[in-house]
Amino acid sequence: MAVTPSHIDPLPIICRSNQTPASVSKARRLRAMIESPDLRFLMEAHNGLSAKIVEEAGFEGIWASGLSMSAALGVRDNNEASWTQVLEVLEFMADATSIPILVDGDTGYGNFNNFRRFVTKLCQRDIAGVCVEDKLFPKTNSFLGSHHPLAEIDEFCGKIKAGKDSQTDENFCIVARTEALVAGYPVGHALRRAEAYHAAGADAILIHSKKSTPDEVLAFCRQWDNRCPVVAVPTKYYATPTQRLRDAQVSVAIWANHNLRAAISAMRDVCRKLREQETLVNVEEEVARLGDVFALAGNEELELAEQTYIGPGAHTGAIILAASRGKGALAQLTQDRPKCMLDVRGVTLLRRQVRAFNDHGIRDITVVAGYRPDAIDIPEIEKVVNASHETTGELFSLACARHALKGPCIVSYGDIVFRAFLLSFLLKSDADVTLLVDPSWRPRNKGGGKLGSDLVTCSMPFTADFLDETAVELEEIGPQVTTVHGKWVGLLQLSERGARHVRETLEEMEDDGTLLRANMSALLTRLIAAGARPAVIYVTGSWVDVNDVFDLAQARNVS
Ligand code: SPV
Ligand code: MG
Repeated sequence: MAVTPSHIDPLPIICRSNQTPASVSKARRLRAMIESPDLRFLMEAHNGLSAKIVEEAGFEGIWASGLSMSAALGVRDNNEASWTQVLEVLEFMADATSIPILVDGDTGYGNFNNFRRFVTKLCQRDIAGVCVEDKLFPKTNSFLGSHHPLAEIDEFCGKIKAGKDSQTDENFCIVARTEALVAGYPVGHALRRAEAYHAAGADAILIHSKKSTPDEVLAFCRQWDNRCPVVAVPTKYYATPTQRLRDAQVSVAIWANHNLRAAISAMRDVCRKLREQETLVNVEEEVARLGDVFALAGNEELELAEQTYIGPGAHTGAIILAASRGKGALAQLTQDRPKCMLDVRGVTLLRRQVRAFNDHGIRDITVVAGYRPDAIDIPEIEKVVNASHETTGELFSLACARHALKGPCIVSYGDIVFRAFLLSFLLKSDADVTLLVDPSWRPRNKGGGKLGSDLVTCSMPFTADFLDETAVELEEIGPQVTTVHGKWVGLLQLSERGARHVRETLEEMEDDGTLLRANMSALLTRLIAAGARPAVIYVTGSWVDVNDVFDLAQARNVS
């Protein structure tokens, strides 16, 4: 498809600043920059990271410098990197950013045929434009050596035409760069070349110079008289006030290699210091924070995506304490299995819990078995066995799974049935320790045991006031509490820090001999004594603690 600038509709949208909105294609935005009457800027980048930094700094476009991309790959600016290798770098840069990229296409990697294939591939990768220069393949950097043979004008015009005929995006820009001044020709010769390239369809002319003053570039601009947009690269005439480029009606100025050079200086500096000092002490404050690296890489987006596609518990594990056998009338039903393997409407208590965890993205599940561990036949869990379950308590079982207290984690009793949505409340909490507490729970009988344990006093009682969002904390837990605000549901969540505290506390209790028979409320009491403020989330109903046949019948109502 042959496309010339005259076929292209003017941009319909002019936004507040002089930038074109992001909803407009990258090629169209580059075209708008090039064709705008103001001086605009492209900043160099040479890989995905530097491209992101250019965008973050507020630049509206990127110069994918051949010199910088080559240097970053550790090769010379002599077409030592192949065009497909350059394309790969460009793909990372384009994927990492939302602003247009003008790529330095050197001499087009061969003749018209190589160049048109390159243009097609650039369009496929959402690159907004290419700059092609009138030297010979393989090229030499303009600032090296003095003998720079130029392409024949006709041959180069054919290359430009081939490129324009091959672009699949009508707004893709081809910037024709003349090296006439670099090769030692006078301004008149540069103008002749520019005129031919413009006639061949170039969208802009890049006039390059290696002089330390802008005189020949400004003379070119004066005589060119804005016949089509002009691009300048003031690397060597860097002391020139930018206003002089504006006055000369330059459309785009390219800061061509300054990210690469800044990186070289910074990397040398840190390498030298570390080599000499053999310590990180003096460099830590001078380098970007690791959090900055993760932010630039976009890790936050991945976390959100994991919540959407895997579930909110993607990074959370679970430990299910399931060592016990049923007591009383339940003893009969649990002769050949632990209590967690009791069947409720065709699904065991344990299978129900595993499903609820899986539904929330929690897959790393450790079950502490004890009585008849062989009866626990769920393949996707890790099973650890508390062999002395008959003489030890809940905390000893938890300690059997201490290796699983390595990150965010939910600890649950294996004999509870709960509606799965209760887990969402826990997973939203960012406290180090969070408990679900049921303020509506009432004992059915006065017989001690588990019915009377895990009672809690909180910093405030449950209020049904919809607007009350006061954070509630656990103050006391155990059968002894005098002010009962509710009963712990048997589900708690630990953050990574909370899990570490629990691990440390288990170790302390092991050392001081209190671990063996202690229960979960002893652990929480100890954490509170050490200064922890466990968060409480009140939930009313939607769970059953299966201690007798009546509870088992109740559990059948929890879908
Ligand atoms: C580049 O950045 O690779 C360029 C500009 O071509 S210059 O190095 O100034 O020639
Ligand atoms: Mg170059």
